[in-house]
Amino acid sequence: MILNFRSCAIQSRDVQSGFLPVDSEIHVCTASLICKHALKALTDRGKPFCKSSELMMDIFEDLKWRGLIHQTTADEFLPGWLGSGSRTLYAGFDPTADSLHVGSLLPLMILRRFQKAGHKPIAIAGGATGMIGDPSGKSAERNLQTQEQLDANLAGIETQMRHVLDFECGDNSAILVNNNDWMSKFSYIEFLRDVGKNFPVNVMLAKDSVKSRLGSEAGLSYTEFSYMLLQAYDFVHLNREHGCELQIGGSDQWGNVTAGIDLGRRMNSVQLYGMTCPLLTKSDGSKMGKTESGAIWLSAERTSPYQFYQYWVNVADEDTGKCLRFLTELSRDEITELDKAREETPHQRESQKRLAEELTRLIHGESGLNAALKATEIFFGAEIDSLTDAELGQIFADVPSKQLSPSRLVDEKIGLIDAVVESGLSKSKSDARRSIKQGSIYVNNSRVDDIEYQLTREDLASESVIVLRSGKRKYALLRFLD
Ligand code: 545
Repeated sequence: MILNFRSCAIQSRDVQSGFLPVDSEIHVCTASLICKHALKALTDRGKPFCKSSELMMDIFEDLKWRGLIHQTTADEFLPGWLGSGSRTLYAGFDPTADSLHVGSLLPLMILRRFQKAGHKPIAIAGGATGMIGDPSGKSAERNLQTQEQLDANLAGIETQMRHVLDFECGDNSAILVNNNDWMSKFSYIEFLRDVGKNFPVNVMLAKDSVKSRLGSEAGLSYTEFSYMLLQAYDFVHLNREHGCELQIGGSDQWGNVTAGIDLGRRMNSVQLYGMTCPLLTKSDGSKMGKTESGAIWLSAERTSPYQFYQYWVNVADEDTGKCLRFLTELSRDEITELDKAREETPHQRESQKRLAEELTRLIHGESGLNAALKATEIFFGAEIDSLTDAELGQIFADVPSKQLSPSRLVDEKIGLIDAVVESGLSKSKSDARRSIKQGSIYVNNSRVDDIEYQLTREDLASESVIVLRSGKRKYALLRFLD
């Protein structure tokens, strides 16, 4: 027998929206369960907040103001529930690379916001799910990763998650778990009997992640089709082991999150909740955190603190307000002030600078931020000395460079005029001579207007590089390497 949800909700009016089912129609046995849980939710107050977090602002309201709530499974229920006790929530991250990127930073930051408001975050590193690959939001089947790749990737993303969440703050300390720890214990037959039996294929087929692929040529393997069962089971497991009742993720995760809520109800008769955030996109709809040379990663090896800082400093005016709200922990007042500054004096780029500063400090620490600021000053003309080749390489990543023999700094001596021509900054010797006389040629950002000047080892700004500049910002590197 099928019941319409509304008829059940009358009996639990106060918390009606807390039990908004994923499917619009539910079985009568599920309906009675929901009513039972409505009562439980009314009396269940969760753990009390610790003193400091009582002072924190309303997390739901804050997320809403920031534009971070895309969809929830219980719009009216969640604010009260989150405001009346310390709840446990989770988000999962698959080790598809050895670093998180800007897109995955968003839910991680939301976990951090929840934690600061007194809730307990769990981060799952997807050792098991990463072996399969989530088809959500992907237009083609993924390549399987090797165990070695996975292990290296897991180590990388776990370090980053540890950096953003607090693992030593008492009751609501964060927990980091790997879903392979419980998934690897399942036999195939057991999993099909205990978990698979609860998944109607017609419901699975209706999920966006599956529907979109069935219509395309790429299709979908049975392996990826099964992905949602793994994520769904994680939610049930975390609920059983840690009392976790809320899962968050990007909007592409809605199907997987609701699959977990359904499974919780069917396997354990528990009511779980879900909340998704928007994906981080620019005003033109394209993905945020992508440049021509690739993604912006959180690991300093993949994206240096300077490159990271530069990405945010260069965010377009129309995207900056969103980034400030989504990714920083600045207060409403501070963000509103920055919005105003951006409207009144856009050329000062005050809000972009603040955005870059906040995020670089969060991800790379105070020392990373200082390195990025120093590099920025150099790019804008501050004198260069005692840097390393690697640091210079990052600051001047997009600047043309010319390789010359190191002997030219000792025996053959290279004159500045020749150096300017060979670096490509001037077309001819007469052109170079004129530029030097005019005072528009710089060696390591300090002006040299002597046309007889000869470069020596003393002029090296790092192990092997001399930085030449013509005019305000036209740079070229001379690399003295064999
Ligand atoms: C696994 C097991 C769970 C719960 C969730 C998962 C992972 C989830 C997923 N998420 C994405 C992801 O991308 C790779 C991260 C780079 C190392 O695939 N099935 O892991 C992204 N996620 C963050 C956001 C997301 C999502 O990490 O949720 O929406 C991007 O914004 O695509 O039990």
